[in-house]
Amino acid sequence: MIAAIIRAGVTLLAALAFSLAATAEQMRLPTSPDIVMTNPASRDGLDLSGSWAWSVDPYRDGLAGFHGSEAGKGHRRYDVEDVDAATRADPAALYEYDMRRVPRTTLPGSWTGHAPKLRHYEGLIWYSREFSHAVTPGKRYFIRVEAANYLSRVYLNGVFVGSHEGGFTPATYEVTDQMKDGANAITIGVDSQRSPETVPPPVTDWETYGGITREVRLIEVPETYVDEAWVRLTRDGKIAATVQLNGSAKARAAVRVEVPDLKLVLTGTSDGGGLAELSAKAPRKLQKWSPGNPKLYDVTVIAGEDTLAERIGFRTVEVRGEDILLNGKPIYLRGISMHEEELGTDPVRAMSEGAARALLSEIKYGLNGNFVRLAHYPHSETTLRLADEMGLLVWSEVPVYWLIDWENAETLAAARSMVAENIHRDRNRASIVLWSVANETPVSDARNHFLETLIGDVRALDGTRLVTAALLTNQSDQGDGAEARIDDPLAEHLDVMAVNTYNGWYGGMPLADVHALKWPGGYGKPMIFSEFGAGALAGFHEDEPARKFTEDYQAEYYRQTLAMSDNVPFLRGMSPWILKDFRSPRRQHPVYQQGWNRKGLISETGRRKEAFGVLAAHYAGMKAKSGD
Ligand code: GCB
Repeated sequence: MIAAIIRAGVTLLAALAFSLAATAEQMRLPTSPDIVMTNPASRDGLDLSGSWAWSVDPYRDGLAGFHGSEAGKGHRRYDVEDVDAATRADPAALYEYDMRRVPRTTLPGSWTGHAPKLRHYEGLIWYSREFSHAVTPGKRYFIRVEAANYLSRVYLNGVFVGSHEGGFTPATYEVTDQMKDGANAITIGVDSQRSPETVPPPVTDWETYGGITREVRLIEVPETYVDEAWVRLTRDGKIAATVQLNGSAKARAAVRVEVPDLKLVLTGTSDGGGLAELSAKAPRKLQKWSPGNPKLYDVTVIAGEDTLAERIGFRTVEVRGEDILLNGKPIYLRGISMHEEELGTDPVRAMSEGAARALLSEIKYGLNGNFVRLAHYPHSETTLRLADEMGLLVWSEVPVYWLIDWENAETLAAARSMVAENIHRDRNRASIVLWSVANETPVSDARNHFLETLIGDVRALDGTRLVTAALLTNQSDQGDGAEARIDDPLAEHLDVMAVNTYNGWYGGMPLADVHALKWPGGYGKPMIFSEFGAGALAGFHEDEPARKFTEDYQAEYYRQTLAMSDNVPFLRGMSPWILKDFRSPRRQHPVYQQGWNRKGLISETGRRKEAFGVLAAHYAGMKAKSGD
């Protein structure tokens, strides 16, 4: 009895602590990365892509001694040491690594490409290289890591300069004090280990792809520079610019934003914190960006000695009733989902512009699409810039996937940083219309609080786009056929509801019945099918009745599901699962899968399956009607 009372008391206290934490959490402003560094590729400096030494460290010997103390000399991979010379000079010296005599690889690219034995490795790998750069007095220097999965630590010339959690958003470290004129050595330790507390957690339906998967750059800027510039068209017809300066002269500085093709100049002065908000009525001759006319303008942001160049499209997106409006007109999203994984038999998640163009071209010109869901994490800036250029609307999301540790404050903090880093990096991209905060997460109070916090952050950081999340549905048989319903309380917080639906593949519904599934409305907002799909091994055909994994079954699945979608009155788009077969360690059928999720409409090498034609024809019909 007493134990029960104590337990009840503890639960009450825990609940109280939780609700206090919840209030504090919700009141706090969204986290912002210390440094944004808009359009890093346009900056002076050095692209550090290329040859790097790599060394595996599964027991993290380079970080800690055998009793947990700080790693000693002879173990620290980041020390700038010529180990061979040191041991020759001192025969008693003991080193248990030598970064000068390990294999080398070409970065960016996951370590799955360094050696076959690393395919399922989860742990720490050290990378190092040297580079030469002339230091200009008065300039500032930064190391920018576009993506390192999952936790990374950066050292320049043996000095720790910072760490970053999250495999899909960038980190920028100031190294002005560590840079040497001439030769420099950089070391990055990348640890792919995930836990129930990380985002995403260990169990997903895609390959982990540990390592440095996007560019590493040295960036050189004036002492006071334009760290961030967000330039957009507002729903009330203005071109607005938010400019953040960084440096000793950031306060009360003159800021100028020019769009030469529009003869538009915005001017203003930064506040004490270096922030300037400028705006003016959009010129009449502005051509609005759309999939049919993906017009981009050169934009220049000038402050003091610094000039930042951007290329930006101007458009508006909003929801009215059950419609999604692009530039004030209703639009249907003819999409497909895709992972960040290039075509080929052995992808390493190195999304070059050519690799991204190959995939996006299949969507735009092959499928007649106007929309892509970039699943299940922020994709590379290269892909987003290409979507801007080619005219594809984009769904962008953070890896809050399946079962997250909803009650863990650090997990929430990590997810909030990912949201902030993603939005700060990409809010100039006209292509992005939807920010998604989660995928298929089970309803609970803790989960609702977690996701509502993320939604609040998105709205605070960017009120110009729509918020969504991929939800699960409930199904019931109402006598005259099956009905699907969204019973998720999160739906009321979203602008656009999104659901993943797999009838005819998962669950018991016979394929022949899928077309008749009903979706009663009444939510007063638009819905999109963020996923539906079926697996097929390219080239595998069988006569009727076709079984799962044949191309025939997948094609019929698409016919059935598309017929069903025609009868959903509040459906405003779809991004079926998925463009290309992708690596997934969960998928181990020895004949059909072999480590690949086969729901692609094209195989891993780009061979189109029958269902590709079914969706392409469906979209061609819609495109002909809508004219975009
Ligand atoms: C889903 C997940 C996606 C999976 C897919 C599947 O609902 O969101 O990540 O890969 O199903 O193939 O089962």
